[in-house]
Amino acid sequence: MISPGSSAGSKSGWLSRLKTGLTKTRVNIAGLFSGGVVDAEFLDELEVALISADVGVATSARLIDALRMRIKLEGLLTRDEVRRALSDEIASLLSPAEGRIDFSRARPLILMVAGVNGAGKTTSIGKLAKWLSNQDKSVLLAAGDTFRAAAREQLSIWGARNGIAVIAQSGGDPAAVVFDAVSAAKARGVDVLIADTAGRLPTQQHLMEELKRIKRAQDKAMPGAPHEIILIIDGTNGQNALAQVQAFDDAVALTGLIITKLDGTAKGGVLAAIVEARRARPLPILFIGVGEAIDDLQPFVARDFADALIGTG
Ligand SMILES: Nc1nc2c(ncn2[C@@H]2O[C@H](COP(=O)(O)OP(=O)(O)OP(=O)(O)O)[C@@H](O)[C@H]2O)c(=O)[nH]1
Ligand SMILES: [Mg+2]
Repeated sequence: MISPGSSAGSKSGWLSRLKTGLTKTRVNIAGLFSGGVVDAEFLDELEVALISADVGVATSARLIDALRMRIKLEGLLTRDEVRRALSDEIASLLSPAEGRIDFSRARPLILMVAGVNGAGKTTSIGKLAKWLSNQDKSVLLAAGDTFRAAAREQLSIWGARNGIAVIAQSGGDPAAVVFDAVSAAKARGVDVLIADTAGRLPTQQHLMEELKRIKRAQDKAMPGAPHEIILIIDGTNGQNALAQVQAFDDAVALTGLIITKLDGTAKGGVLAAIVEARRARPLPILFIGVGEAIDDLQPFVARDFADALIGTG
């Protein structure tokens, strides 16, 4: 467990955890850059390495095409120059997805969190509450996962760690819990309310309907709420994440993403695949999760991520 104020909070701390987490990818990709000529075979190997890092077939092909062009136009000769060019390409691919929540939009600002089972919703909420406290925002949490007592308990622990209140009911209807929580957030004059929800698969139609109901309940308590609907994606889910984004967006119209577990066995390239899939209508990646501790949530920065992925940082 890393305590607040430790090196986990510093840039080098979380970046090194991100880099270690993406090691599997880095070994694959970085290995290709250790000497040798820049020829067609090298570019083919690079394309395969990108695909196996979850970047996706179409996106990998596009990146390699862009590289081929730059090699020609800029006369890149060494693999190291190509590595830097690739990192630049990935950074510019990802940068439209750099997004920040506008907290001045409403008070209280209501955030609803959704995602498949075990994606890291509750943990991310706990970390986000800490991040918001650091920005001098007052926060309230809503235990909208009423399926299991343990879920309520888990959110309460995060509330206690952050010294903030949690609105919960034993059992009952998640829509009623979030309705009460939005009303409480208004009455207490807090800056931000974050509502947790139970994990659900996009194929569980009744649970997706329930999510819509939870959303509507917030609008009843405060017209316009929730202001942010954030999908939590487990970075180790690979290409399956694309289907999750699509399904949750269809159901509740997402406003942003948090990608978790990038410190683990995640291959990281899935961020490029998601951003590419949403090129026409970019969906901001608000934060990335790089560990289980309270400070392990960082705003997404395309440049840093590309460097960590390709090994140029
Ligand atoms: N390594 C690592 N583990 C994480 C991260 N985020 C969450 N976890 C772990 O993932 C597991 C599931 O996290 P939860 O926050 O309970 O996930 P959830 O989406 O709320 O799960 P359900 O409510 O059961 O659907 C826990 O063991 C967390 O500690 C992360 O960024 N890195
Ligand atoms: Mg949970």
